[in-house]
Amino acid sequence: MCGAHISRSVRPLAQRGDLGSRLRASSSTFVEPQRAEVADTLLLVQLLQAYRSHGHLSATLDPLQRLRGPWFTECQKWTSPRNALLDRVGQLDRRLSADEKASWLAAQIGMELPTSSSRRFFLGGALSAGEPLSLDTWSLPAVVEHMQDAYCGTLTAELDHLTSQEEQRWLADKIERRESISAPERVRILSTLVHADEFERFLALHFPKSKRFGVEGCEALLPGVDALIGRCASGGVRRIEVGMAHRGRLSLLCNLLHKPPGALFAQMENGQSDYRVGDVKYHLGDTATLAFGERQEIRVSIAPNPSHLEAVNPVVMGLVRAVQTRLETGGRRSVAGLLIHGDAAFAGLGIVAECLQLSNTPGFTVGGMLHIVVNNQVGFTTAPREGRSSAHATDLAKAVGAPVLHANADDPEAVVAACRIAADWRHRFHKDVVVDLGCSFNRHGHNELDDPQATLPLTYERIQAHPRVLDLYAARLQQQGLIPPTLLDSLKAEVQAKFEEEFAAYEAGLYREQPRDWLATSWQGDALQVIPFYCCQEPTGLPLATLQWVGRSVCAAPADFSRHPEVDRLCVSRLAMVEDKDSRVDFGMAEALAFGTLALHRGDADAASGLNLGAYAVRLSGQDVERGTFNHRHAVQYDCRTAKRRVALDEIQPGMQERVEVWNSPLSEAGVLGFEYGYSLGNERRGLTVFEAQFGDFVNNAQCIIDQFISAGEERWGQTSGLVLQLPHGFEGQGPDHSSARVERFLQLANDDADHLPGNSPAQLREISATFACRQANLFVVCATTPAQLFHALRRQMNRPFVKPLVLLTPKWLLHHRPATSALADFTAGTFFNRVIDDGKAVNHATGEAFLLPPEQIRRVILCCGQIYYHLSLARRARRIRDTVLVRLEQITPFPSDLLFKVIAQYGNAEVVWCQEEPKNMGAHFYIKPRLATAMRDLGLPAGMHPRPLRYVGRSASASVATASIAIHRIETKNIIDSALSPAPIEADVKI
Ligand SMILES: Cc1ncc(C[n+]2csc(CCOP(=O)(O)OP(=O)(O)O)c2C)c(N)n1
Repeated sequence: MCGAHISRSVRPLAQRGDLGSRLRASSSTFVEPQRAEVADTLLLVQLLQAYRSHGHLSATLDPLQRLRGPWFTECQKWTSPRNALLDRVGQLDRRLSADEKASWLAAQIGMELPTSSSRRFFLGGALSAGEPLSLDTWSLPAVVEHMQDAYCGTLTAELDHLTSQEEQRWLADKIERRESISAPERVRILSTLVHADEFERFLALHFPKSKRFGVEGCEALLPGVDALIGRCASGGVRRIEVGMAHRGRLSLLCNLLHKPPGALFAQMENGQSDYRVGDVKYHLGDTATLAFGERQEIRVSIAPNPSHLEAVNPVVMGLVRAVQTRLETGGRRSVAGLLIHGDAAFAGLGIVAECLQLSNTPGFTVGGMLHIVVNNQVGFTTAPREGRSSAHATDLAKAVGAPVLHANADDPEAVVAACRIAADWRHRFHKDVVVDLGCSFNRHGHNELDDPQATLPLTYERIQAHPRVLDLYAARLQQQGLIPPTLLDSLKAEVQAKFEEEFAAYEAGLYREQPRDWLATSWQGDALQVIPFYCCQEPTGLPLATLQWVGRSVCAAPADFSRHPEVDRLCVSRLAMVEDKDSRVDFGMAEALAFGTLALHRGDADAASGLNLGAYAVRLSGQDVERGTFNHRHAVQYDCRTAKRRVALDEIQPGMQERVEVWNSPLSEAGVLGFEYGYSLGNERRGLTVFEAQFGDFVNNAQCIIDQFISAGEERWGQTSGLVLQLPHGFEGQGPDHSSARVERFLQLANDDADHLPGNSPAQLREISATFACRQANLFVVCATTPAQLFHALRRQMNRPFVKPLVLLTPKWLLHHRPATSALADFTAGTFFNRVIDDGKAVNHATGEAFLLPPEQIRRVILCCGQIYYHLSLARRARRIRDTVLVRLEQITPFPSDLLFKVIAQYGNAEVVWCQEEPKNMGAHFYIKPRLATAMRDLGLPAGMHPRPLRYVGRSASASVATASIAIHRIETKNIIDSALSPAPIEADVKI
């Protein structure tokens, strides 16, 4: 009976169990026409949903319209039955009359009632469209054409994964009610395309042998970024920090950031320069202030980056967060970050996932990063089917609920629309958003110098024949009568004339390189300042009263705050540490005193003393740092009844101190270390930034950030950072992976010359005078063996006239080891960080008598660093050895040649031993040995004193760091101590 109402073409669909037939079966009491009307309307609503969920899979995003890969076919299978609806209407012939369309569509989707173009459907709030389509009721063809244009054309979006209905509705509305682009805006797009197009042609003509990683095929990136920046500016953003890879970078620098093309031409040949050229042209950054409209100015900086794709992402995020924190007004809204990725890199590299995971966490959010993927569907020579397992290159972003907009880069207006929606999204929801630019090819292959035909023969045949984006767009505007036929030629002539003029200036030598040319202005810090010798021992101690004030404050809690008993006990014991100058302070308290005193504002008395004492914001992050991996910090406390969070260090003196932030991070090293490095840059010396690894080993997950940024950033880009890496280090029988921070890796990165004292080598002197007077040490490595030393090392990081990264090897077992405490007196005014500690003058505290023999009777000097000192000291005391001095190397690099020399020269009759816990091929041994020999040679031993052998004592060379057996560990440690404290069994291999 019901079947009588169904047209023949529809019947098979209904019989397959579509919604209509299911409704029929369950609603015998429904009045038939109403029931059919409802069923048909529901089908239409399902169709709307299908467009919103799966329209992106049918969109025309590939300018070459190549066959889609197997993953797309797969996706379409998974998406039935909703997507089946899309498939059925997808072949709509738009040339049919309105009535023909309506009836064809109704049949395709299985409607029951006869349907013509005059049949209207009430869709209520399910579909809205802007003028002139602001309708209450819709005809079937109008719905389909509207949704087809919205989701299956050259711009589309993925909505299903968004985390709230509000977000889904907002984005659907933006896609379905597309903002129009005005005539002047179109001319701006055209003009930007002319710049992009002419730029690539000009470089190809004049520098055919130089890689430029051109953006040909995705020239629309430029109008897209231009629109994004403009929209951000009108939304109140005043500063954008950009991170991007090689593709299109040169064009962006010259055509959007106004880098003079002549300056780039001077860099194109990579030729001779008076200056040490720190990096290739497509890694360099720049800054410009751009004007949009009358009063909207926005500062845009592109960060320099290494070749390591995506590694700059967390750096830019950290920089953005630091600037946001530093600016007093506008907060997150006024500073934004933009990352421009390649499709292969975005899909493949783990650091992308790490950064996405950071994006919505309290300690790391920047209120939404903007992402653009230049999706040329190739990674060097690798096709997408080999380069990823997901349907879209951008699918990873969906895991964090970031909307993904896809635009065909042959349609610059779609690209502009997508970029504007992205900026609006950030403004509205403060979350990440991704724009995927489907450009599907690099016109000249990966880098213009290799032949892409070998791996993509058919594609490149099609590319040769494919029109340029500029020509397509200009033709479109002309056809629509929006520009006069002569406009394109006049724009081209204007741009060509500008490039020619710049080229003439470059040839005339007007663009001679200066160091500042390759330093991004916002990044240069104090790279060009002259600084004094770096080994000075700046006093960093403070008056007792200040220490006590800070100590008592951090141990106190508000009356209504209920601390956990364990935390309470810790605070009570720490309160006793600041009672008087003889009180003993542990490592945890020393760190708190350092952070707290750095944060305090300077008082008049402090200013008079000439010391740069405080007013530094402090930020500490890493895995479980709030409590501390070793349960020693409890910097963040929770109320037992309410779970309220408080950072005691942030409440020392409200209004009279800078912020102290302590954040547990996601389980990431590369992402978080990169972030904190970026944060330290954005701090611009106004704060101390500390990253702590859970155990030192794990930081090698971030090796790229260490090698490329922390170690080399200053030399490559003049980018200075005072970041501190706290890396728990020490052999305690915990196995191969929780013992070593691999100090040898950092020491290998140190840029000093083992054979010459710093500043003395002729090569170094030449280089220094030619480039940077200050470019001596690139990083510091310190292993503080006492709490007071840790305190001074942290305070010294801010209290000196230059900025360098600091690798701080921190203790584990010593955190709770009573002998590893310092007297509060060692923190007071006049005290400082000791690069070397010689215990030759140690006295018995009880009797005041010297514990060791006078220098001439000393038979052995044991040099060491880190916790092995405590083992040696204990054994020496237990064995009543009085002729052995323990000398701790607290600062390993820059190597304290001057002090060590003096110390060793005192003990002219002693053998010299280097003792370490690490295997011989690890630790500081290889670093110390030649430098000590150089110091002894160049500084001149006193008359009558002869060079002596340096004896190595430590674990033998090994592939793995440490044994997993606690028993073997103990035996090895005992052997090391026995051997160090006994006379030399064998001849050592180097004379010092
Ligand atoms: C971490 C890293 N691995 C490998 C490379 C070598 N490499 C340079 S470009 C490139 C292809 C990148 O493809 P994609 O991300 O799609 O960007 P495109 O060059 O296609 O714009 C590769 C593998 C690199 N630079 N960085």
